[in-house]
Amino acid sequence: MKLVVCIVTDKDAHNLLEQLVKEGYRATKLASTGGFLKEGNTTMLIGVEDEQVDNLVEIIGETCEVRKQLFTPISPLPGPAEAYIPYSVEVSVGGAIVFVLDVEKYFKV
Ligand code: 2BA
Repeated sequence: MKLVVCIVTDKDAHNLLEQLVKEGYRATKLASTGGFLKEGNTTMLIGVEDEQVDNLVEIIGETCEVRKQLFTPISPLPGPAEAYIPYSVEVSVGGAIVFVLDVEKYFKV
């Protein structure tokens, strides 16, 4: 058995969850925050049999879009004055980050 941990944008989370339930997967949706953009995203925990992993990754890939997003870090100006220059950097977020972990034991008690 595997635990698939999948991080997606909030915009794709609803559709992905709908699709997973429709296809018979069991999933848990957690609210999470990206360390770089410090914006909300969604983490899904999905427990599956080994042979379901490929199909699951395919569904995730088809459902989650790659999006361009502007990120504006603020860098300090050199010199004694406390001044900062904002500048924008484009980053590409998603479709999805997927980790597949081995499950040692699974109980429902
Ligand atoms: P964030 O950490 O907010 O990252 C958002 C996007 O910013 C990333 O998209 C990537 O394009 C860019 N980015 C992140 N760290 C960067 C850095 N140090 N330098 C330059 N650009 C950087 P994705 O790669 O699609 O990641 C989307 C979200 O998935 C991330 O949000 C984070 O919450 C999670 N994630 C990605 N890789 C991860 C990893 N190795 N471990 C844990 N979480 C991860």
